[in-house]
Amino acid sequence: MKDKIKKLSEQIKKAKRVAIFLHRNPDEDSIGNALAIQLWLEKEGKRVQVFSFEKTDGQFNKLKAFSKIAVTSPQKFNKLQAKKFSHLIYPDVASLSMINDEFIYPSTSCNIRLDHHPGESWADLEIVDTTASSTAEVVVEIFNELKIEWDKNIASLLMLALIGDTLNFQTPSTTERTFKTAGFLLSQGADLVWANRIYYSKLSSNELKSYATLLKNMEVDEKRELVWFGLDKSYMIKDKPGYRGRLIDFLTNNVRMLSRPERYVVVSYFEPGGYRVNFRSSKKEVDVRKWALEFGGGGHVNASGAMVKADNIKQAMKMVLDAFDRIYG
Ligand SMILES: [Mn+2]
Repeated sequence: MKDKIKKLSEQIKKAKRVAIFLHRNPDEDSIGNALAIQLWLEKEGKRVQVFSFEKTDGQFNKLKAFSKIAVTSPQKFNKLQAKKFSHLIYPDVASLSMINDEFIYPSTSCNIRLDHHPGESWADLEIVDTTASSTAEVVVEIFNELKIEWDKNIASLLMLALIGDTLNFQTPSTTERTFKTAGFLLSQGADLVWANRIYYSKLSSNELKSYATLLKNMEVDEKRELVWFGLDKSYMIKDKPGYRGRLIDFLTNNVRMLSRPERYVVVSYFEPGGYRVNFRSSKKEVDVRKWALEFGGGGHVNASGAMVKADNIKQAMKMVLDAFDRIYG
């Protein structure tokens, strides 16, 4: 790790212009890290631009630097922008498909991945720690090794990222190191109240009402010890930026209140012939990543995602349950 951080430091010294990428459906760990890294690099005198290939709004509008994020298409970026950047940083990005399928790897620049997801390596320089609860935990370690000049804003953004990925220190991936990281960030002035407000206060009243009615779609599968939701196209019509992500969070966080079971899956319409599947478990021993891998997806042991090709929700659900029986049956 130290060797790689040294390499990162050498690369940053050389860097002229740096691009930082958000992943698909950007969450707190994506946006918090991207904006914190931007603040650090700007202090180092670098020109930095954060890019997103999809519109993001809702809770993140409250972030000061949010409006400066460039929303563009991968085609435009490949054609017009890619050459301008000597270095590209991908925080929390396990694979390029997590950015966008149309994005072309800019092989003439230095591509740097900072992450905590397991999986194949793909970038020029990778600092990945799969034992970390979040990419924020990795970035705090990097920043400390580099002895950066901390400030309240950097610390608060990383606190937001840490809270987001650990569901406020509740996921099984939360460790002593996670709490130490949080303690350190507080010592650097992180605003915990601010971070919690951004994390929790993400829904409009209409959104909360419509999400709450979707809880009625919950199916409890006693035999498989599984709770699932199947959401067809009619439920996904309000596909505003971030809608799906907030909905998945709402459903999976609420079913955590059930006394049992401890496995949850949400299958939701994504595009004609394609359904998005989100797998969750609330126990360390219950690995849902291998379930996602059946469909070429990925993620963490307790939170993974995949796409399935199906013509309707019934077919998609059947494929997901058949895969379940193959793996756990
Ligand atoms: Mn993450």
